[in-house]
Amino acid sequence: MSESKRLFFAIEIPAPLPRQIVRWRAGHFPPEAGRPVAAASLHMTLAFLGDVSADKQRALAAMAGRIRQPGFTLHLDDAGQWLRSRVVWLGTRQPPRGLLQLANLLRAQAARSGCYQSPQPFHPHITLLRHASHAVAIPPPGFSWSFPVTEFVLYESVSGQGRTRYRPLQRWTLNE
Ligand code: 3AM
Repeated sequence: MSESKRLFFAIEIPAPLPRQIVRWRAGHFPPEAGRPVAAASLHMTLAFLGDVSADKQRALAAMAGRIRQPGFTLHLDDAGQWLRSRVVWLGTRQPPRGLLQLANLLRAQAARSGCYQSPQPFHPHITLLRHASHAVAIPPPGFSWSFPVTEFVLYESVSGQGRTRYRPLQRWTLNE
């Protein structure tokens, strides 16, 4: 029997943004605010799939490969904290329609394949700090970061030695 993998679909944050984000984070949050997500692991989750067998991964990848939609531009102009999930995040005040469409489609395909999907609506965000259990001052986002989203990625979440890494497994291009 093949092993299952912990998978999710996400948008990769292109260079040089991860370094700029990490620099901004270091300048605005003290070390005790939470556990920083490594620059190489910054991403925007579209759909969490959970532990998935190789067969189900193939089926989900085939469905992802049939998605046809244009790319879009993501403007990062918002930041906040969710105390319940203990994360500090970066986000976008006006999520582009293409982003919502892509996430909702991937979530619907995942649900149809039997992957549990939270009833919560999709809240696009890039997690910056985890285990942020105490309220921290969120600086006004004095940045204006934008990037074109031309693809989405299937990631594996790999845990070991007290760390979690995100490994890109497969990517699909967005186009007309
Ligand atoms: O990095 P973000 O915050 O976008 O929180 C986990 C992370 O999201 C989320 O999946 C992403 C990659 O690990 N995640 C983990 N377990 C989850 C679950 N049971 C989950 N999302 C929904 N349900």
